[in-house]
Amino acid sequence: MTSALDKLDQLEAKAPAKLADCETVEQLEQFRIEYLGRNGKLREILSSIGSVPAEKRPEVGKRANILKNRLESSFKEKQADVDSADKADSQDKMIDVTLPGRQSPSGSKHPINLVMERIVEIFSQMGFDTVRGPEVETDYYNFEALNIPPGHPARDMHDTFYLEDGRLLRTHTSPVQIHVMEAEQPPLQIIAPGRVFRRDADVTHSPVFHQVEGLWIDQKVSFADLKGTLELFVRRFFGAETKLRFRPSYFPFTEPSAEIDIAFDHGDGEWLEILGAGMVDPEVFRAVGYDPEEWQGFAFGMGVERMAMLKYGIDNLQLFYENDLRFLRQF
Ligand code: 2U9
Repeated sequence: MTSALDKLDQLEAKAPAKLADCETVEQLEQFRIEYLGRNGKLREILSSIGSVPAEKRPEVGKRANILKNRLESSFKEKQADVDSADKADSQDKMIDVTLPGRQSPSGSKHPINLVMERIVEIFSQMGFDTVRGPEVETDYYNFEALNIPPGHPARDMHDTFYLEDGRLLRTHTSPVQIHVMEAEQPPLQIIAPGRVFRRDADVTHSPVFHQVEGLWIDQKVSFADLKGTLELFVRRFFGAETKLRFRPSYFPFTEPSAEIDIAFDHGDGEWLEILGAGMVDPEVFRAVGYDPEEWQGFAFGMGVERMAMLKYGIDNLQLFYENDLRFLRQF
């Protein structure tokens, strides 16, 4: 059995180091119970002092008391250290509700969508309703009903993506107008914005791009209405000083047809093609069961990427599809 004297030797050697190692409130309490508590090691020595030879008792008693005092005062110092560290730590974790909130980053609309929305907004102010339709279409809605029969040379203009079942990805938004004409009786005043697909891919052509097309049908809608409507649109979109020029053209679904060029007042005088348009061909009216003797109308179409490039002075189509935030954040 270890003698009280040996235990005292061990305690004097170990206890101060043990106390120095304590870092948390819990470790300190553990130390207090083990060494200074009612059933602790110091008390154990003092209560077994009766088994120490009489001549050694005063020495053991004295040393035990000195150790007890030393440990108690170091314990108090250590407790103060640990308490203040603990307090600082919990202050670090405290939430300061008076601080301003963190800004969470928010995205922005893609320039193509912004431009498409602006185009739609201008036409809706003129009384056009917005309609949308499927991106997968049948040959009938994309070509046939628009006076583009099989073998028609205009089909070469539309390099088409075909699905295995014979359906296709629409090459323009015109099938949307055919669906509306089938479902509703004139008069009609609609615009069809959306994604279209063509087997074109080079620096100036993307296989996926966006169009806005319009259609206005009534008993008396003339080429003069077409000119007035598009002139108003162009001046709203590009500015009141924009110059317009109508050039004769050809589309299977309109007759007569025109292409519209614009020139900026501040520009170098060059004409830029921005719109196609024309009076709806009587064949298109017949396909949907409208009487071409009773109804007339005009239609137009524009590429949204091209409108966006001209409006913002962007010279590279690819920028719209690269998702480079340095580009996208500018809109
Ligand atoms: C119906 C009848 C007629 C829509 C039209 C154009 C002229 C046109 C091009 C502009 C640039 C397509 O994106 S682009 O390559 N569009 O020039 N589109 S008339 O005519 C229609 C549409 C629907 C029922």
